[in-house]
Amino acid sequence: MTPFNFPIRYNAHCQNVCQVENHLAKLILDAGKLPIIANSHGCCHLRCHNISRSTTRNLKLIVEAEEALRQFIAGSVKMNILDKDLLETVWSNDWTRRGIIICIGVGVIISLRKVLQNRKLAKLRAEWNSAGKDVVVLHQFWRGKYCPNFSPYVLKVECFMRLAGIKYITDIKEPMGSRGLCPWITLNGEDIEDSQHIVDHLTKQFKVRLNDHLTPERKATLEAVRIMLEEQLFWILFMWRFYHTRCKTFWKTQIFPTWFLHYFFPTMLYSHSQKRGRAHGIARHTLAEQIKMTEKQFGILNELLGDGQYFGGDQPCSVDCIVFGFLAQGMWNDSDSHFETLIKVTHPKLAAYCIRMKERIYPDWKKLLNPPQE
Ligand SMILES: N[C@@H](CCC(=O)N[C@@H](CS)C(=O)NCC(=O)O)C(=O)O
Repeated sequence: MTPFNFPIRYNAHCQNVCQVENHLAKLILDAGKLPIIANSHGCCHLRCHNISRSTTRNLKLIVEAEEALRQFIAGSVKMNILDKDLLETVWSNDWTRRGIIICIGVGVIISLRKVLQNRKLAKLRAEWNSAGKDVVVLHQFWRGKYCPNFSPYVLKVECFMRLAGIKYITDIKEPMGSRGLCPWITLNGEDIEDSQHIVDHLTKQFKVRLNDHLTPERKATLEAVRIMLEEQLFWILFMWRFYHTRCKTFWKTQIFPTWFLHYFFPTMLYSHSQKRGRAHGIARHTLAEQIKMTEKQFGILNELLGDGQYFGGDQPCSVDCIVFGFLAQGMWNDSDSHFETLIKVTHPKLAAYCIRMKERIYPDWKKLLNPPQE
């Protein structure tokens, strides 16, 4: 609590300072209006300046003080005296002073960071805009050791662009878009976020016909599969990677771009993933229940693929991109997981599908890995 310096100075002499203070304190408490703070003993924290020891003018002092106090209470004492005094009071408190200095420091650091970020972004934008007309800049996470990306959504967009023959370059400096999600793209100076919005936008812009051969029923079924994977399997994978295994497998498959991420990513993601999982609802299921859900989903994928080459039949369609994006995680990234077992052991057709997609879409797979392989 901030001690209050009563803004009136006394030249009077007083032997019993306490008596004066208590009297004033009582008056102030009676008034009940002033910003006076009671100390731990229940009386007022009041500081009277320049009171020295002498009994002679004790009474006069109290009378003067009372009068001053009444004027003060009635608002007849100029506010600037009070303001100045309050400021002095606030500043004279060590902790308040430290707090103010820290707040100013933090404010300066945040503003400086913002300025630097904006400068960096302006530079990057110039770089992205120089990619050329109709060349997509795919903003994505760093490449992985065994799979080009740990994000199913990044693989989805990249596969789609490769299948559709759309020119693109990648950027790993700014993986998160303004919505805080990866991937996002910049095309002809425009930013587009969310993998499905990206696919829809590119389909329209470049008149992509990957789904033209599908019947309306098949299209509808595949759309439902996409939603199943993106809205449920994603969260099961997310919880397994970052919560249930505490990033152990994930950590082994990545070369983090900064030492900070290298050391702190698992810790940061652990509690974060639990909170996010609970908000979504998936974390309210036990791991065993989540595994059962995965089994069901992989069973559905296996049934739908049947003896076909791709989910689109003889040709991959746009939903093949997201199915591959997810299956590739179990196939190459999440070793010793139920995802891996379900693909490689329970449904080997899905494993063969992954290899087929990889060979068709990523002839340069090994070169894309980090570090690149021969
Ligand atoms: N609906 C989005 C989902 C993308 C997404 O969840 N990306 C993850 C990485 S795989 C992400 O950026 N997560 C960051 C976060 O949720 O804070 C899409 O389809 O692009």
